[in-house]
Amino acid sequence: MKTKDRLKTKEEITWCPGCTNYMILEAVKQTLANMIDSKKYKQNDFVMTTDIGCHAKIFDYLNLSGIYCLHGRALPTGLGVSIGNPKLKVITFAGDGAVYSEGISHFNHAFRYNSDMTLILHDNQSFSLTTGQSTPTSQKGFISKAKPQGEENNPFNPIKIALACGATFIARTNARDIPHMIEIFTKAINHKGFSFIEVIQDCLIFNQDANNKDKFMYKIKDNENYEVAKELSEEYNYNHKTGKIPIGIIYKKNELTLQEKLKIVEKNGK
Ligand SMILES: Cc1ncc(C[n+]2csc(CCOP(=O)(O)OP(=O)(O)O)c2C)c(N)n1
Repeated sequence: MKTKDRLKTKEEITWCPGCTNYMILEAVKQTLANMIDSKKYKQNDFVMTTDIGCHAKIFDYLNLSGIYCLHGRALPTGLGVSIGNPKLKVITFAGDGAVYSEGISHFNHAFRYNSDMTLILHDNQSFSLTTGQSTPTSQKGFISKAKPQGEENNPFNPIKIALACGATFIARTNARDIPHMIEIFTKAINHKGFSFIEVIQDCLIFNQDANNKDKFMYKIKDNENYEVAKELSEEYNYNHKTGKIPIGIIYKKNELTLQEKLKIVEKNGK
């Protein structure tokens, strides 16, 4: 049996037909299969934590051990797993509603801690499972059942937040581009420290006005320059579909991981 097929489960997939979550699942399976086939990792070395939302159904479709967490809490749960057993490669799947709203404090601190784990954030600019309320990255004016007068607030920019909080790996990719997702997921999982990938995805049902941004996206080279990262983070403000949306590794640097910092503290304490 092919490694990728061993990563499948027998569960029936209940995402909407054509949902971009299928492509994210495919890219994740291919990324992990490549890593397992390279003999560097075994299937059991990977663990997932998932949030609650459409994206989180990936828990049922990906044959990995894991924890299906409370809404907004997939990140701290993944962090706990990564501290409990630093040999595991922890991947957290979460939505923009989950992490940028209810789970925002965990997002900020995850960069400061720099635990060795990966966050794959499915950003469809909508709380989709609960029928399309606006999230912190929804565009101003987004009309939903909850806000028929339109969203009155401006979106925030998670890439700028990540930079301000001391991120060691920030990337953005496109859910319609499987080869690009595989490249970015592989680099993120191999990064020593906390890697954050924002996957820009369309929701076919809710906030359709935010869809079809592909023509504004352009690929960047891996960037390690902080000033350039700041400029790249400014290029797209989540409000409009004009200008440019950089995709690729926006910023990367090396710093001690939480696991390494804890070891130093333990050693000094004895
Ligand atoms: C503690 C808690 N708060 C709120 C909810 C309701 N809830 C479940 S899924 C969801 C929306 C998830 O949206 P997002 O994270 O953007 O994921 P998507 O469905 O768009 O993939 C919400 C608000 C919940 N289940 N638990």
